[in-house]
Order: sequence, then C-alpha cells, then structure tokens
Amino acid sequence: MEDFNMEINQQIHNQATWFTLTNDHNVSVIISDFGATVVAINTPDKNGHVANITLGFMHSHSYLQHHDYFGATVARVAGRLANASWQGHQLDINSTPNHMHGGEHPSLSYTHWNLIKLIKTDSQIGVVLRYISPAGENGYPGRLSISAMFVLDQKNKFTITYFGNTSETTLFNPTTHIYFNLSGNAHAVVDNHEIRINADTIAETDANKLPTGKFLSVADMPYDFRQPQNLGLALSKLPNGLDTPFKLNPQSSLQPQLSLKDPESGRKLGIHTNANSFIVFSTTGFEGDFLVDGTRKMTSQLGLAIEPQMLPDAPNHPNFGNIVITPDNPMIYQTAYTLN
Ligand code: G6D
Repeated sequence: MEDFNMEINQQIHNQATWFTLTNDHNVSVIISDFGATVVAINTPDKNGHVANITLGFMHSHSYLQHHDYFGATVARVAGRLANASWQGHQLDINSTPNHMHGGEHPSLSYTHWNLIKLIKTDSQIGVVLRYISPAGENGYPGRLSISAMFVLDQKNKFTITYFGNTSETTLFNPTTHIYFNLSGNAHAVVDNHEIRINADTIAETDANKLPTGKFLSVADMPYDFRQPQNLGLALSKLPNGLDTPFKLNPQSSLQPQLSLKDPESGRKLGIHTNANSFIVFSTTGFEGDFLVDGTRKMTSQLGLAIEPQMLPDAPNHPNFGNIVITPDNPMIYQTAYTLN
C-alpha cells in the first residue's frame, strides 16, 4: 500500500470551524462550516511556491461583513429567478424585482452548517457538511436537506458534490461561488489569464441580468472562448465585463468544460460539472474598501467568479433544464476542479 500523509486539520476561527484538507502534493483546501465556504485553495506555482488561488478572508468574521458570496455555497437557487416567484410562492426579492442567490441575508450562505463526517481513505480526504433549510425559508416550499461533500484527492482533484432531499416539491440549483485568481494570494488582476469554455452559446440577459430565454451564438463576439483566449482582451471589448451564463455544449470528450491558465505563475485549473452552465462574473467595477486574503484591496477584475449551476431562471424556460426536486427524486450536482 502506498504511504500517504494526507491530513485533515480542524480549527476554530471565531465561531466557525475551518477544515484544512492537505494532500501529499502541496495542495490544500480550506473549508469553513460557515456557509459551507471554500476559504482557500492553495496550490504550487511553476517554481513550487504555494499560494491561494481564490479570493477569501483570513478571518472568519470577514465572511459576516462581506456579502458577495466569497467562496460560499449558494442555494437553494443560485442566479436570478424572475419576479421572485415560483408556482405562487413569493420568494425574497433581493435583486429587484427578482430573486437572487437564494434570497435575503441571512441565507444559507451565511449560516453554520453541521459537520456530518470526515472522509479519509488511501486516495482522498474530505468533509461532509449539512444544512436543513426549513419549509418557507426565503419563501421556498418544502424542508430541503442539503449535504455538501468536499473531497481532495492525491491527483490534485478537488470535488464538490451537493445532495438535495426534500419533503415537498421545490427548487434546487446550488453553486459554489468561488472567485479565482491563479496568480496566487491575489498578487495581480486576472486580465492576463487565459480562458477556454466549451460553450457555443450564452443566455441573453436583460438590464437586470435576468435571462430573456434567447440563446446567442458566441461566434464573432467577445464571448467566444471555444479556443483559449486572453481574458483581458475579451474584457476590453465588454465595458461592463462578464456576468454571463455560458450554456455548456454536450460533453464529447474528457476535456474540462472550462480551463483557466495564468501564464505568469504557470498555474492551471480545469473544471468539469454535471450542471449545464457556468455563470462567469469578472468582478468588473467591483471596488471595495476591504482586503482580500489579508493583503490586497478589492479592485475591479481581481477575481473571476466561475459559478457552475443549471441555467438561471430555469423554471421559466422549458429548454433550460430541470431544477425541480421532489421527495421521490433526490438531486445530485457535482463539480470537479483539477488543480495543476
Ligand atoms: C453573481 O451574477 C451575480 C452577480 O451579478 C453578483 O453581483 C455576484 O454574484 C455577487 O455572480
């Protein structure tokens, strides 16, 4: 049997518990039970220097103050839902006139989840957290139990799986709202990153960023990332940046559906998901008077949020995919991040 030293370290930060999963290849991931949040993903650069490739905070109280879902699990429904209503249920209106990211604070992104189990085998380590959302929370019907499983393996693959179980028919479309920056410790903005997305179309959105129901071909548009593109070049053609649902093409190979690379640090990221879209949010214009990672003031394009989820506003568009969960049909969403 192979010798391994992978470990799970558990520490209390204020009132949150942080779980650090470390494999034998200098890769570690920190998960907080507050919001089932990915606090950090630490990977080596081309010279072996290890740094955090996500935007996060050094102190758990910062997660209480900054409500932009840094690394958080977003549910019950990520993205926007038209008129904050579904089958006569009035959901929280928090992106007027629509519902966004599960509703008003405190949503489950800003709540403590329960530790269900730690995982440790020869090849992987992980943690499972659970939150039970009571019927009526944020306006949603049904008591929804959400388990979030975070697993890091020896091949530098980090997988997040959400399991949903409900007492009544309701909606379930979670995401993990990680802002990536492969330079490490938010050393530089993400403009020099190269991005590839296996998407021929994007969902057109209105002034409130709600899908209109139409798909637009990416051909000859700054959204064409079917071949690797310099992100800064694309953003220079998009004054408001990206806050865009990319509809993923059917998978025809083992290639990740999205790849990101920072030529300077040499770090790469590949993402596979069983959801049908990524919302890519370039944080253009997001200036904040606070420090991310304890070092850098939040500025435009300091991070790139990549949100794997079913297309936003799916219940109102028959061809957007199903996000209705019933007591007989528990749902599983899985996204794997390959870290090189
Ligand atoms: C999401 O699409 C949304 C953005 O519009 C929002 O500002 C951000 O979350 C916090 O990515």
